[in-house]
Amino acid sequence: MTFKKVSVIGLGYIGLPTAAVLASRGIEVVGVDVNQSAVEIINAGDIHIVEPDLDIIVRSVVNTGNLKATTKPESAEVFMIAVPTPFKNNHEPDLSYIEAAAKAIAPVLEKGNLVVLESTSPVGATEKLAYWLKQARPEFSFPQDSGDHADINVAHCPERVLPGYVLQELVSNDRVIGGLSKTCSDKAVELYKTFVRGECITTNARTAELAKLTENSFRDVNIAFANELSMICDKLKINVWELIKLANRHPRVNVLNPGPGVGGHCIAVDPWFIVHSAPEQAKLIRQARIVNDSKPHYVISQITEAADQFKKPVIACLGLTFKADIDDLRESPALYIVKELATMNVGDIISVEPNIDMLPDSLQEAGVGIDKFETAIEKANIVVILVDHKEFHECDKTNLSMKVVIDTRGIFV
Ligand code: SAJ
Repeated sequence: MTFKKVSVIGLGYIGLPTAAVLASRGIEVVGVDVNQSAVEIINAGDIHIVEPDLDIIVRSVVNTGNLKATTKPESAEVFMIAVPTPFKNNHEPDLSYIEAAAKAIAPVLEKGNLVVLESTSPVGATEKLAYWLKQARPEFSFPQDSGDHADINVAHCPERVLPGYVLQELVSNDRVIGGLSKTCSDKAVELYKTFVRGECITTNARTAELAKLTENSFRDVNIAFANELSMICDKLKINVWELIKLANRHPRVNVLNPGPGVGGHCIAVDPWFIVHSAPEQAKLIRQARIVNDSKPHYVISQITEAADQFKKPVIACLGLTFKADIDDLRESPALYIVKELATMNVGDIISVEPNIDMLPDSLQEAGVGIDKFETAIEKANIVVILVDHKEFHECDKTNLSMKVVIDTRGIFV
């Protein structure tokens, strides 16, 4: 094995599983995070995020000593950067976490090191990373100037794993690797081959950046199409779920599912990176964002219209997370809808969320209750399905016949 010591910068939803999988291959892995409490939790063999089976593998690699976490970077052969890339208010990509990571590792860089950017990034971010590193360590040569003969190699290899399936997909997915030179790509392939069973395909950094953004934008556009269809179907009194099922019987049609909007920190964010870099050209990609962002408001108006029929409406909202069978509330359209309803004083709001123990403060303060499925249904006049958790698929639906049901996920159709 060529690589003996790898450092992973950012121990979140991508960095921690990557660090743990690398460590499980016998590589010494140093995970770096600015969050002291996350570092302590990991060093105790525990995890601070929810992902199936991650706790088992982290415990095991911490016990064998192959993974340790720290807040202070130290020297290594490879640095993998897996930090957030959110956007600012005007949808401009915020690269400040990448810049901070570059500044943090620069003092410990050594000749021959490979730096890989895993964070989903706008086109040009890998070149910027190399530029920040060069600024901090001008005595080294970098691939933007010295190509294959650079002292430090830099590549982009975007993460592509699906939350909930991270450990499987880290190993089985193909990887797109874009080096700033051929040597950068070759070295990165060597690194990923230590744990990836899928293919490692090389290209340049800018193409790799846009490839990742394209994947998430493709999904966003497809979901926007489904969401638009759902609103067209409401107008024409057609069941959108049946419609999509029928259309998808065509061998070359695969429409995704409508929902209450698109959440999470990937699909709802990454298309804006394309729009920001090519605003004149990215008309369809922007429009898809607008359609998906408008869907929660459409659902809210469906609910308020239904609530108008009752003197004191009780509304049961099923699901709060951004998608099914996870505990992640970040950028959740379901959470947004429930919050809005509460502030609009539409009625009594009861939420049901089998994947969390306590409601977030914002909902508690707004007077939203939390209950078990059966009790919430019993009390409610209106039942809104916001997330298709497996518990809701499995529940007894007989009590629903007397209620007004707004099913944004099509689980009761
Ligand atoms: N959604 C729908 N209808 C669908 C599918 C999803 O409304 O048919 C909604 C979900 O409910 C959720 C949102 O879209 O609110 C996003 O969920 P998701 O499962 O589509 O995607 P993420 O954000 O969990 O993960 C995506 C994945 N990208 C693709 O499948 C192309 C994952 O592989 C990426 O690694 C991840 O983004 C990322 O980190 O970029």
